[in-house]
Amino acid sequence: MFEFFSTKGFKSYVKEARKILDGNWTGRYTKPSPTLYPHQWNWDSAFMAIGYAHYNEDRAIKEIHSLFGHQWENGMVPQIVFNPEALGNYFPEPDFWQVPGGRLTSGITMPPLHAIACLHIYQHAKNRRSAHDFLKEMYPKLMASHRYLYRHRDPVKTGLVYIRHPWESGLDNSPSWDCPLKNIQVEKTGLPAYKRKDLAHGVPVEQRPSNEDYDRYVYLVDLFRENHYDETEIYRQCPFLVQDVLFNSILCRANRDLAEVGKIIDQDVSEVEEWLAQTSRAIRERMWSPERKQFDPIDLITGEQLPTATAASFMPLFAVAASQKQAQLLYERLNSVSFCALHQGNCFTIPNYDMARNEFDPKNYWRGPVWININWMLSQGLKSYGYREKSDAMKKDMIQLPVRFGFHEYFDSITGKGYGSDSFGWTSSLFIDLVYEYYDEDRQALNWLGRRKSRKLKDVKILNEVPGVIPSPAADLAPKLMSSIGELKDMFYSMDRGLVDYAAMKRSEEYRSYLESVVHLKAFDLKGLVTREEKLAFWINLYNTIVVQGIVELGLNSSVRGISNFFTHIAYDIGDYTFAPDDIEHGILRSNAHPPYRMSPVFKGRDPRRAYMIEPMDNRIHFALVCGSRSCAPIRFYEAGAIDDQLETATRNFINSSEVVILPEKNKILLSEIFNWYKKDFGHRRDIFRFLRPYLDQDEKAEYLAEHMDTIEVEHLFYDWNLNH
Ligand code: 2M8
Repeated sequence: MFEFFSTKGFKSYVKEARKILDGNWTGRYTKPSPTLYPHQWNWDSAFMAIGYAHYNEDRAIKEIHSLFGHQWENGMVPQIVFNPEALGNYFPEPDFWQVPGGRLTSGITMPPLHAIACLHIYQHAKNRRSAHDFLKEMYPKLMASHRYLYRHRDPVKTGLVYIRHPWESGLDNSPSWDCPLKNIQVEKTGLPAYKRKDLAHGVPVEQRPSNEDYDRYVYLVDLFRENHYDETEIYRQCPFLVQDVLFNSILCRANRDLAEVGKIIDQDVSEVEEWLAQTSRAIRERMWSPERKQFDPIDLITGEQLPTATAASFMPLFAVAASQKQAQLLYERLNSVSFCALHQGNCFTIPNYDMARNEFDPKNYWRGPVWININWMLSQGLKSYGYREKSDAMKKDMIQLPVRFGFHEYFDSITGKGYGSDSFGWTSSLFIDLVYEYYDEDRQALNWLGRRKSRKLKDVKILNEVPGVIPSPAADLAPKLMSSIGELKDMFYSMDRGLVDYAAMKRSEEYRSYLESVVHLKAFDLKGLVTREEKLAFWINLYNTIVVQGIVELGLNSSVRGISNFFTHIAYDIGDYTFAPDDIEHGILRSNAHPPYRMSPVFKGRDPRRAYMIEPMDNRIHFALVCGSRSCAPIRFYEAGAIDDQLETATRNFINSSEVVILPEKNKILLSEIFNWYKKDFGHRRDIFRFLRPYLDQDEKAEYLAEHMDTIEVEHLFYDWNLNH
């Protein structure tokens, strides 16, 4: 296998994301989307600023200024700031809200992400001095906004603040609100007349909240308006008062960052620290449900927890409010088939709702699709608790979604298809943040490999030596090895949780007996392999076996990149010769073709191992070799008698997976890096298309490719080196 970690190709997508943000930028703020959301939204602006911080500090600062320019006297930062020039296309607008003082804002708030965004701007600022001034200016405003929440939204001092409208949660029609909303009796005749405008922008009705939901949204706004936005009165009368997990987690994390901001500008931060301590304790103790092993919102009307199954219940990870034990339990649930486990097929990172529930809907807004902002926060939370592999895999999925499917508002959790508005603001800005972070981590990873020579294996490590076991010849050795590996997989790989218990595997009897059988390869007579089919099956199986054993032996638990020369410095002695995975792949199976980006073949001069090369090479082997990474084929056992059918199946599966994506609307085909690295085996674009054709499922996309072979643009997907357990 070829080890090169490529981030090339993202630059054009960063450009596209920036173009979207430029298009949505109004000169003062960024519209969440070109038409569906024409005004300024509260938490959207924080997400926009996080992306801008990497390349346009000035705009990041303006975005936040514009929002806080409309902060209410009581400290509340409104959910929407209306643009007087864009009125008429959204509902509800100022004529409906009628907030005091004729302000051009709505009368509710949203999750308070702004301290997080301000600290992020400062941390990425090129001009530290002006960023410092920005923090100084923002600190009192941020303090006032948190003070508003603690004063007016936590009147009995529980440490948890309440929301009084589903729009305040940011997750409007989340199934979490079904129950409290159902409890609101709405008489159609008692409601003010209104006309939804969100359905006039081409988004299908099944991807938006229902009319019943809207009736209740309107009912609540009407109640606020009638009570002149008086918080005490609203608290007395409002039938929807919920202490939400996501809102409080963001507040908790924002307190953490606000304390940091305060320290940077030499302020006394004791008040913020007190808020932080209170809210994180209350999340841990009052929102945790020991029976369900998750965090649940609290309905203040009934006094009961609302047992839900949304991604919001993992958000105390982002707050860093969960205890280690709670975090472990959350991780187990989050990394399960309910929320898309690591390396699980047919899903893309964390959907907003449990995929195993009846109410799960992969297309409907906050009732199942994948949202980039939620995943962005959760991946940070997981990293804080040390779940690095999951966090990295989520980042890659988040990057891949817009690359493959466009910069949409939300994505189908099963197919990845984009829904809602396209050219969506926070998808674009958080994509930029993720790619910048990714480049950075990539650079660090490469430096790290360069510096830490010790992680490079100095000598070839022979994996089939067990002291005291004498090699003896056995004809059916290869199938025995594979079934033994299969047994280990069954016992120690937990597919739904995405975990491999290497330590237990290494200690087990089964592993010992596997090691004892692999010793006999030393006595194996390679000349006994006569037919092309026998040779192919033997070497493919052997390659897959040595990679799995290498991962276990070297204790790798996140990526084969953990050892810089993994594919050349582990080996088996077979008969009189030594074979590393690269010898098997490039020497034997690819008829001694150069490994990509290497100047010479693996068998040089008169290397006697050349006698075992399989000629001509069969390029379908690329879809059967398991290189211990997510982007390569799933492990299987190959048999000489069925090898051709098996290779056909492996190739078909790979080609119809997310490693080959045809995007007719962009006149683009995204191809696995394998086709780029192995041009020698697949040829150039037309040859590749001809190769793909018989394998592709015969649908409109395949037809599109057939008709546009000359003009379609080819791009290569980055390779995912995370372990494929
Ligand atoms: C959505 O909410 C607005 C109301 O606030 C709407 O549906 O009209 C939500 O996704 C929310 O989280 C988001 O801030 C807003 C703008 O993107 O749209």
